[in-house]
Amino acid sequence: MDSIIKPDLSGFENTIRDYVRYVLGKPMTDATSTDLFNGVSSAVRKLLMDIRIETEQRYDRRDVKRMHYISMEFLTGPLLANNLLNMGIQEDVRAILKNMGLDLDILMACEPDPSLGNGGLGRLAACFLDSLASLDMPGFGYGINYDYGLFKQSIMGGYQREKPDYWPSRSSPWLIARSGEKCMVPVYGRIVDTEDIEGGYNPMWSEWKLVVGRPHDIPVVGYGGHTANRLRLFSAWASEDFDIQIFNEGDYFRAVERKISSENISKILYPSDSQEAGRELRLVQEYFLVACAVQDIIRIYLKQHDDFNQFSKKVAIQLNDTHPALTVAELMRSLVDVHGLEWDNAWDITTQTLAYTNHTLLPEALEKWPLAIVEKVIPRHLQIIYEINRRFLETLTVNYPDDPQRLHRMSIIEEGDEKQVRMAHLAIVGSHSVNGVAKIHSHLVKTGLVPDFYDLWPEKFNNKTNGVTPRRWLLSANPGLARLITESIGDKWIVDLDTLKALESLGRDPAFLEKFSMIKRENKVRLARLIKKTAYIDVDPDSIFDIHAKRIHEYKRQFLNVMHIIHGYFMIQEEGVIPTAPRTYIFSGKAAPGYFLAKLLIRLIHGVADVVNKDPLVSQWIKVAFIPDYKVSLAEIIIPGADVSEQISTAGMEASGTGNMKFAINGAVTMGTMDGANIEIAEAVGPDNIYIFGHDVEEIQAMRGAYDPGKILAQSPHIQRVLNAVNSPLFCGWENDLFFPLFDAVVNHGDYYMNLADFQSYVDAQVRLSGDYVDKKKWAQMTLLNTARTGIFSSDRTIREYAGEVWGLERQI
Ligand code: GPQ
Repeated sequence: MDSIIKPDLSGFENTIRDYVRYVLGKPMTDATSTDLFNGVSSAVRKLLMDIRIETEQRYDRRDVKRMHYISMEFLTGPLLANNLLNMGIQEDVRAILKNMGLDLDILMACEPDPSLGNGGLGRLAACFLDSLASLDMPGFGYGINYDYGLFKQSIMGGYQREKPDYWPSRSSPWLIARSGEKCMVPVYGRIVDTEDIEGGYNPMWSEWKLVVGRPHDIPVVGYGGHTANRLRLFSAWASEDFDIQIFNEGDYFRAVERKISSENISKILYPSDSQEAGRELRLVQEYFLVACAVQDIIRIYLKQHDDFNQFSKKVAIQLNDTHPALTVAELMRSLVDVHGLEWDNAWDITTQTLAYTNHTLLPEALEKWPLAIVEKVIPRHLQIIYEINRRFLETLTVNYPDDPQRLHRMSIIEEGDEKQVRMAHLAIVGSHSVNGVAKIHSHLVKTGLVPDFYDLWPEKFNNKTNGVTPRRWLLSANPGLARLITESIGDKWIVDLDTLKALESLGRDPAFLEKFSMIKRENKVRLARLIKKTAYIDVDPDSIFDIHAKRIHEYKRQFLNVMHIIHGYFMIQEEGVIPTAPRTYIFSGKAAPGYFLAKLLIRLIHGVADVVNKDPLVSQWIKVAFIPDYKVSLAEIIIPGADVSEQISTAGMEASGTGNMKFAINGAVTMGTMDGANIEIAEAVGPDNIYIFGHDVEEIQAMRGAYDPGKILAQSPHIQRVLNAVNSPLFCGWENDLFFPLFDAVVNHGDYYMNLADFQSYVDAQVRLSGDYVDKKKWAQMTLLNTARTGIFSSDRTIREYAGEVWGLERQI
């Protein structure tokens, strides 16, 4: 890493003053904190633009290979703090503002969270952009500029309420409209000529309507301030030309209506995480993104090239799950229909350019689109998909001449009552690389999800274990720890997280351990304040902060955690068994608005919290708090304040997890199953510095089929007591039988997520943990080793692997 290039700040104060006076039209004395936040941000943006322009000229001059990351979600979080830190000017700006009588922290708190993502998948995309820029690599994001990001969650009477979260993109200081680079996207219509598309004729996709994609760019500056890439987000606009035609026909209302319906495309982010959305508008969104991105990528390529011979040498495209899998068909359409390439040539280019990342094995999240919807929305693409499939099946017949069943299984089109396009198959066939996001997950992709494809193309499959950016998740979120680390081992860790290893030996220095523990204590105090402010609960920073923060989903097993809390309640209440250490159980996370059991679970957490927190005896040992509206800015406060990180999914179900990495880097000890990246965390920190419990993937697989939760229930009075309580009025008061569905799913419907199978081993591990916690020195050493040994979970490492093994991307310093 070259040293930080600090931008010139001599005009900084004036830019803020000019903004308030000439853009907002106010005297400084009338400026609100939000006005001043915008003023500071626009001064920062000015600096960013200089870096951005220089970066682009550097790339152009060298005609570099560029990587484009296409994703329906980018969960960036607030950007001011991050941009200041990455440019190395946070302290200078703080001083300038102080001179002006302003407080940077107050202004930063005015920034809304752009919540253009659901959870892990979208946040990973944001970490990757940070790493690409910090590694000085030409990597860009393509996404949708939703008007409404993920809903805002509030809690009323223990129930989740959803409110729309309007993201004021038009007034965001970070978003730059690029009206000159609009993309025209045809959609709907029909095919009028059905001749063989190989025949070199011009396929007749007619009566389509035109939607305009208007790009908006967010500059992404890397650490050190050498490189600024961009995230390009498209808003949908109705084409004016097309509307005017209807307008001229005299149907004013129809013209306006059409405009409104086109603009719906970028109106809202679908809020289901790891769950197929299945609606026509979602398919239109996916296509809209892909069509805009492909057009833009080709436009940029053709600025420096006259033909497509160099395309796959100059362009790499990464598909973030199957949501953008239509890129396969759209790139083919563009190359063949628009640019006149031969099919075979176009196909080589397409497969050499595209790569696909799988993020889930959950069957309910695997996208399949009914042919009827695909035909309605993008009839030409369906034709192309048929042709891709025809040729694919032809090669299969050669490879597996006597195996029609296999052809059935592998076809891109699923036969059945309702024929569907299997998006994962389309993505795999159209890509040269297919990867999972943790070792175990990639293994399961090959052996369980698509073994037929692995058999056919073993060389396509690879693993890229996820990572998180240390800039946001340590340097920015945990300034106390960041400072201590830098004082002790220097600041190289910011760009080379493996150097945290040097902290290991400091574990023998009591003075250092003391400082390390004090920082955790301060972070817990900060978190306790947040809990008081948002959940109105007093918690004790000297209790164990045991945190389960992520989307609410059955497979993530917040229910198992609640079972353990109820068990602890009874142990104190009925058996007088006092835990070794007091604990605060902290939950945070949103449930998809249509996910009944997940929402009920939120209500149960509140019901249990009510009983436990009010019990004079139990509340001395157990407190339960739910922090509403989990989002990046809250995660930055929650994660550094954790003692324990709950990562307790049923083995085989969490593809990787990234929260697990953020907690460990910040010194929390993981309570986890052998699932996703937990396995690699265990490997990294060593068995003495993590609590692993429950059945592993092989054991879960072996149990399926024969699993009988009733048998476990019959043999365990403890589980009976817990589940009976769930199903009793204890936690739901007058709302009779409120939690029966949760009880029912476990007791009468097979306990699909195997909560009962792992319960005892979970309780045992928690008892061990409490015992270890009270040994202050031992605990401090454990947490230190978690920080020291988790450097490999930097997204810089992940990006280096993708760059070297998948994208062929180089540093451009
Ligand atoms: N993930 Cl398919 C999401 O957040 N949303 C999705 O729609 C899908 C996956 C997550 C996955 O559950 C986590 O295990 C991963 O760590 C994360 O993607 C990033 O790979």
